[in-house]
Amino acid sequence: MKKLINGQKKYILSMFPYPSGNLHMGHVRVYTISDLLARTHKMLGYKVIHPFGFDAFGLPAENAAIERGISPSEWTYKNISHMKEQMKALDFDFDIDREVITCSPEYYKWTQWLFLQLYKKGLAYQQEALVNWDPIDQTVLANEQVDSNGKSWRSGALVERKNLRQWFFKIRDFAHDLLTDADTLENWPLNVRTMQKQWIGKSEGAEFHFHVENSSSKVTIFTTRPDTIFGVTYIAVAPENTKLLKEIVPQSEKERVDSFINRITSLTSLKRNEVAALSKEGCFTGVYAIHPFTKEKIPIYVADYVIADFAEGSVMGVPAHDTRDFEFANKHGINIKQVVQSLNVEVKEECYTEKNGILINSDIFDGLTVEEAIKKIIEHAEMQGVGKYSVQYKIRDWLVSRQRYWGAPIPIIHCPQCGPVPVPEDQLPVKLPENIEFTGKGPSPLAKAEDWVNVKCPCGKGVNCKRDTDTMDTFVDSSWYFLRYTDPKNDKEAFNVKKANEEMNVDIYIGGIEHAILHLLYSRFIHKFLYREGYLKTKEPFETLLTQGMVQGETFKDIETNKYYKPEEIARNEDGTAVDKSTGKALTSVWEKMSKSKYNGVDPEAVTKKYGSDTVRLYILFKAPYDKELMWEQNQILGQERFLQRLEQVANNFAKLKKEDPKTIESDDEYKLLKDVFTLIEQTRDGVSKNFTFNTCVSNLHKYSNLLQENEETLGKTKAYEEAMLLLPSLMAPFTPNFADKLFKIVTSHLPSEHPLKQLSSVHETAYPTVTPNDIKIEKKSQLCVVQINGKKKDDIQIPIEILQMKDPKERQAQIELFVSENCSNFVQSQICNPSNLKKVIHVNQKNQYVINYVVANPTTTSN
Ligand code: ANZ
Repeated sequence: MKKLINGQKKYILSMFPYPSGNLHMGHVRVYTISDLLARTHKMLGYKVIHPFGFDAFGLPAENAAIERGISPSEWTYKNISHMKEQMKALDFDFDIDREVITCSPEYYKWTQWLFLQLYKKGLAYQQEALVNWDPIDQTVLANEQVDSNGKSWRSGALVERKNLRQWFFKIRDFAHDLLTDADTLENWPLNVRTMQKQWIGKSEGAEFHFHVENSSSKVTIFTTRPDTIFGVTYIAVAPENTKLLKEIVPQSEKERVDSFINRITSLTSLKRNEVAALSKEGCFTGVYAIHPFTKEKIPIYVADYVIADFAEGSVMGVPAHDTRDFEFANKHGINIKQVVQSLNVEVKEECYTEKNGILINSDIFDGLTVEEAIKKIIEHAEMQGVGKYSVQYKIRDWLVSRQRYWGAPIPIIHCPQCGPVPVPEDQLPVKLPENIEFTGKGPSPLAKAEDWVNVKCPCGKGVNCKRDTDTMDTFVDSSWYFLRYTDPKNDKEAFNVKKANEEMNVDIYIGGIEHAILHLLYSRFIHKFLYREGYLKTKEPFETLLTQGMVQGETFKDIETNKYYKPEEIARNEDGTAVDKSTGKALTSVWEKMSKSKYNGVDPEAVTKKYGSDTVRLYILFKAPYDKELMWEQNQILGQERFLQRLEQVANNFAKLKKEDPKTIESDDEYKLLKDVFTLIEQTRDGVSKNFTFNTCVSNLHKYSNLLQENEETLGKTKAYEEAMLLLPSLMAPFTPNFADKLFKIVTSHLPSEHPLKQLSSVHETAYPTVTPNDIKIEKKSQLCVVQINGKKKDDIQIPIEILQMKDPKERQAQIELFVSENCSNFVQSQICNPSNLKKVIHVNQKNQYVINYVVANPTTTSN
């Protein structure tokens, strides 16, 4: 019964929280699940790794500094300690000595080390990119600081776009592996794998080169429809494709074209997409390209709908077969040339975008199907040297630099003599300077910290060198924390390779669906990089992924004004519908993600205080399958509370009943009880550890408790009942750790001190029950027989089935009477032994018991 260690590890990880200051129900749900998994696997004998930490860098700490003058570090650590207190009340069993806090220098030293490894391999590079710029506060804004109208959160100014030199990680180099390996993640939800693949976005097609008329320049385009090459009637270049435009736009057209480009690029990205979707703005460059096959002159435009950083940043316009091109051509009076004939649709007014049809107006390719033409045209282009097969990925390189304070500083020094120089690894961490004034205006806080910024160059030669004043995106911190957990205190390395490879991969990763794309993709990328560099042995970090559903609260709102109501502003009609307390106006009830602004949140601390952590945990697990929304209906917690109370009562009854200690299991009913509880145990074990059907596992516990209650009267004193009782606390321990321990103490109270269970100080030291329900064969061997004297029960005994099944009824009854008279109590024997006194014997064969009623003339009154 004592826990055994089977030597295998199980790494169970819940996504670590951002220390906002308060736990919310979403946190409680995710940690309840990981705690159940961790405790279960521990009891099954695994060496469980179940770490916890905080994803502690990020914008809110800096906002608090701007708004309340408290330092980001102080704010963050205060929040962490408050959240840890709240966690304690929920009795989660985390490996506290593995704690990782990403804003501590001991951690971010290694985030900086990781940056340098990427830099050394050419995978971290600098390039200009657009940022959000607040023209009033003269500061860069994060996307979250720009509201839906494109205005700054603080100054209210219309946010502009500005080009800044920023750091990127070359995730595109890993696009192929990230895409193909997504198919190996069999234990991830299909929708997450699909989202990852769509984000990476593979497009297969061809690139073609179009020479520019009267020039040595050429425009290269990428297309997924090489079959439509004869339908090209214009070329469109992205406004930000500066390199190409500089090369091809003649001096005479420059002013006109530049003014168009400036107008488009100054729009916020939101506005830009809106305009591009609606109006398809464009501007003729004044130059023509030469069609690679027909040698026709094709006008070159700058067009707002062309994306600068996808593929070549230029497209071939085929208005007859692409919707965007069709709209653009119509707006700008460009020819439309159909080259694919629909097999069954007449194409006239609209473009025909299906890939199903035959080629027309396409020279030697006429008559081919789209599929055949794609192959043949690529071959032809390759032969002519004007194009080739090409694969493009939509995923952009990861922009990691932020013009913020509360993040890991980028460990680079800019030297006027040597350029960017990595900070030597033995000088890491580059610590954040303290005592900074946060105003939210002007350059980023680090850029203003002059003592910190101005440094000597590591090369020893440079003068006037400056530290990079950007910090890293917090997604960098969380892209490798699961590795740090394997060796959290190592001050020589990010992690010890041997240790990491022993404990990785994460076996079960639990977190919110909101991280389905970026966090998981970035973690996979960093893991793959470290694999490529020989640090890790596996290609993917996370084996099984569980994405838990949202916790929702009931929200009341006035559907006309959209005003949300606080619980105290609501009254109920007789039929239960909600109305405005003061006006009586009917309110609409909807289930929405819990949030402060909707007054539908439930505070985990208060609920735990009221009902106890065990009840809350059971409720959360029971209320919905883990991956579905959980609608918080507080009154239903009582169901779980009552269940625990009832169970405690059953255990107390058992403790009282337990006077003698039966050694063996005898009756079929005992076997049946054991078979039933064994089945429940087996289903619960697999439900938690293999199928993740936590809600049905809780109903198994309910069923188990009901079985005990139902059999209490008949089997309460038997060996089987005792066994069932002794196994239950261990089964419940991962669900309700406190209650299970209490139960354990009650049901073991009668055991002699030398009993193995008495050697354990808590239920958490016991092993998971090992049971084999299929080994219990219930073969009825006997049936209960109630013996009555003149209709009153005087005894009960088991009659062998072989007697009950005898064919001849007379013979059968005689044998039953003989068996009963030999086996019943002395009192009954004395009553029936005198044939003259015995008037009649009545046999009644009922389903579960056999009744024999001896009718006697002079019954004695003394009986047992
Ligand atoms: C000509 C063409 C004809 C296209 C046709 C489509 C249909 P998907 O399909 O989403 O993977 N494209 C290429 N580079 C682009 C850029 N930088 N900005 C905007 N659009 C670009 O995307 C590939 C298609 O998107 C390409 O195929 C191209 O338009 C366009 F009947 O080329 B196509």
